[in-house]
Amino acid sequence: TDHSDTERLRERIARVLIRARERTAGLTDCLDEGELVAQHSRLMSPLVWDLAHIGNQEELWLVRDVGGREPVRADIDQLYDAFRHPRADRPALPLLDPAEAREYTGTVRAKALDVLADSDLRSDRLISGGFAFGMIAQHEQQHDETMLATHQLRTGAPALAASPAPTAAVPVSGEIVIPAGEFTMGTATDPWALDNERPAHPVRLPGFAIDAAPVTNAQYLEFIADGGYRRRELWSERGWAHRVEVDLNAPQFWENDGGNNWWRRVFGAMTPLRPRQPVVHVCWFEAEAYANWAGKRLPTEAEWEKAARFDPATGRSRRFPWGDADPDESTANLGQRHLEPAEVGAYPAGASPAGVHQLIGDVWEWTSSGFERYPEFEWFPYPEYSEVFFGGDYRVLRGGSFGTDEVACRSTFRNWDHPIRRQIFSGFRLARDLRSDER
Ligand code: AVJ
Ligand code: FE
Repeated sequence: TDHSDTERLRERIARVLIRARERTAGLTDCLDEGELVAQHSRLMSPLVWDLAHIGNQEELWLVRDVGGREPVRADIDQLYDAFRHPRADRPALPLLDPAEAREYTGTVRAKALDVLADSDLRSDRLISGGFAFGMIAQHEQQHDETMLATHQLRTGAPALAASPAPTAAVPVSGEIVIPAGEFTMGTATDPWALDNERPAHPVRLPGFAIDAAPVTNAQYLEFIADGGYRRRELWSERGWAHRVEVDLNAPQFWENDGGNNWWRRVFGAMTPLRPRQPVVHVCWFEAEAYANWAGKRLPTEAEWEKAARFDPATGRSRRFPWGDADPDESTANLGQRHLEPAEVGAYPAGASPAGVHQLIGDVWEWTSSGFERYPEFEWFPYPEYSEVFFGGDYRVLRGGSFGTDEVACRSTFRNWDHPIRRQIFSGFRLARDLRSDER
């Protein structure tokens, strides 16, 4: 019945909000006050800024907009407005201290749950299907992933722990051919999809080949050994200028002991490089140079989505490569269950019908595409989420990483960043056009 559907949705929203808050607490309660207010990298906010910003967005959207309630702290809105203060400037702001930030987010959350209890979850577009609540849960989880990246950047004793990611269960290598034809890109039906994933629209692609798995550390090492970082011809003009300027020689957090032994600093612990894991912490320009070295290219965003969704048996676009069911431990490495990508071949149950593996989870995958609006895009509920970024110096990343929660991950989900960024959990896979004898 209608009534019990609404109650089930209400319970699901509460669960998803609580899960996000448990993660936020786990990322902040493990550090002392000094570490929470410190800036661990100029690319990142102090963790205490993320914490209060999560609460402030929840206050703006759930407490004031959806609930129509009185402000909790209207005086601090401007401190936590991401457009007003660049990340590098945030430590100097008169921010709430960690205890105040925790109290503030807790007060806002209690009011938000009260609004949820009062809401019919149908009345208008902002709350129909629980959209505003889902948007806020995704927002908190996105900041949790950003805070996880801050943890990776900080120095000092490890503060986080998790079990190792799974090893290969099946061998996976080579390429998969996706035949020419139309598919549906974007979504009209996913109630919590964000504005930039809409509307659903037909896209016709020529046939292409896409790698069955992301590029691994072992493969990336071959590129390094073959002079990949020294050979100017492999790099674009901008890529080479950036390589020289910041002296790129290997993925971020890799260390070499002088011989051929590579190590990776993973959340404060030095670990031997695991050859079969996807490479992580590379920027778009490194991915581009690797693709040139391999004689291939990055997939376009549309190619990636077709590989991740198109079901050749029905012609329909699925929510995930394996079908419409939510991710679980057998299909994808998501949700900070592990603090590293899983080996290629670790998730046979998560493969697409065509046999493409690990599109969801492990590492965000750079595509060749800039961040652009879909045809007939309409911003919702505010232009600052996506619209203001269209046409900027960004590349789209797809698929989510080991640090992405499932509420903020689906085959239509679009992430974007500057092509020089690599503190995010970014890797890539390759694609190519079909030769005439393959078409
Ligand atoms: C979509 C991940 C690029 O972190 O800047 C968070 C998400 N938007 N708060 C970001 C977001 C507003 C956004 N990304
Ligand atoms: Fe934000």
